[in-house]
Amino acid sequence: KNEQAYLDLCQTILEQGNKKQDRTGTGTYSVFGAQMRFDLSEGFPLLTTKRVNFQLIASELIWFIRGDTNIQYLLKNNNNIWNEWAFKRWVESDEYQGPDMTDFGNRSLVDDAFAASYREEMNAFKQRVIEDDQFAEKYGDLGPVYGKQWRAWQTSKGETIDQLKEVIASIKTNPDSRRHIVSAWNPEDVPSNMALPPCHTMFQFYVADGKLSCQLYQRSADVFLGVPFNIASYALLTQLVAHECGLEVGEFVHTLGDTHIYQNHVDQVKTQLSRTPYALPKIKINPALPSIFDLELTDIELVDYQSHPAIKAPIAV
Ligand code: UFP
Repeated sequence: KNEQAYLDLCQTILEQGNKKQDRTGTGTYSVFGAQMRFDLSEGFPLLTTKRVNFQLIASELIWFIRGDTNIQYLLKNNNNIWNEWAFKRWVESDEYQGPDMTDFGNRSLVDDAFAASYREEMNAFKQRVIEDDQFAEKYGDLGPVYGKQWRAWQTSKGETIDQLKEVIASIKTNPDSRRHIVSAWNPEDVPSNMALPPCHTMFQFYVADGKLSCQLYQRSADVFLGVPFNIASYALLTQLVAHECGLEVGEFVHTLGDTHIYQNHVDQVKTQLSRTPYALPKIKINPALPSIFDLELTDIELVDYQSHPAIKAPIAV
C-alpha cells in the first residue's frame, strides 16, 4: 500500500508528462508539482519493486547529521555517491599532474581507453583521501553542501547557526510550533560556490497526537534514480528525530517541483511498474543511543527487507 504513491507518480508522469529538454541534454517527461504521502507507522518506505541500497542512504544521512562535508567519511564507509564532485576539484587544481580529465563524466561513457584512465585516477584519488588526512582536508571537502547548511549555516555576522539542533530543541519544547524548518537553500552560496545547487531545498516537522511528521520540498526530482533514495533518506531522518524527541512516527510528505523521468529511464520504469510490491521493511534504532548527534552506522538496522532485483539505468550528469 505504502509504495503505491511512488508507483502512481511514475504512471502519471509516463501518461501526462511534458516532453521537456533539460540541463544534461538527456530529455525528460516532466510534471510540475507532485506530492506523495508515506505513513511511516505502516513500515519503512524503502522501495521493494527494485532493490535500493540502504547502506548508502544511511551513511550519507549520518554524514549530513554530523555536519560533515568531506568525502573521507563516506569513502571509509564504502560510499561513493559524492566522489565526482570532489574529484572534479582535484583534477582542476594546480597540484594535479596526471592525464587531462576534462569532462570526465561524459568522456568515460564514450571512450573506453579514457574510461580506464579515469578509473585509475579516481581510485588513486580515493585511496589518497582515505589515507592522507592533509590531502583529504584540501581536496575531499565539498564546500557548502547539506551538512554545512544544516549544522553551520554562515550568517552575515560571521557566526554559524545549527539549524538541526535548533529544530530538535523546538520540537521538544514547543511541539505545536509552525516554524520547525531547516533550509538548505542558501542563495548566497547558489550557484557560485556550489557544484550542484541543493535539490532538497527545505524540510519542516509537524507534531500531532504524539507523532512526528516531516515534509520535504524537493525542487527537482529524478523519479527513477534519485527519488527512491530521497524518500528513504528523509523517512530515516524522521524516524531518527522522532526517536530523539520521544515521539512516534507520523507521515513523510514528499513534495516535488520539477518531477521528471529521463527519457532513457522509461523502459526501466515500465519494468518496475510491472512488479508486485512486497511488504515494507522496518527500521530498528539502537535504544541505548544517547543522541542523534552521536549516531553511528551500527546504531541503525534495516529488518525484513524483501525486494525485486535492482534495475540499472544511466545517470544524467
Ligand atoms: N537529483 C535527485 N535527487 C537528488 C539529487 C539529484 O532527484 O537527491 F541530488 C536529480 C534531479 C535532477 C538532477 O535530475 O539530479 C539535478 O539537476 P538540476 O540541478 O538541473 O535540477
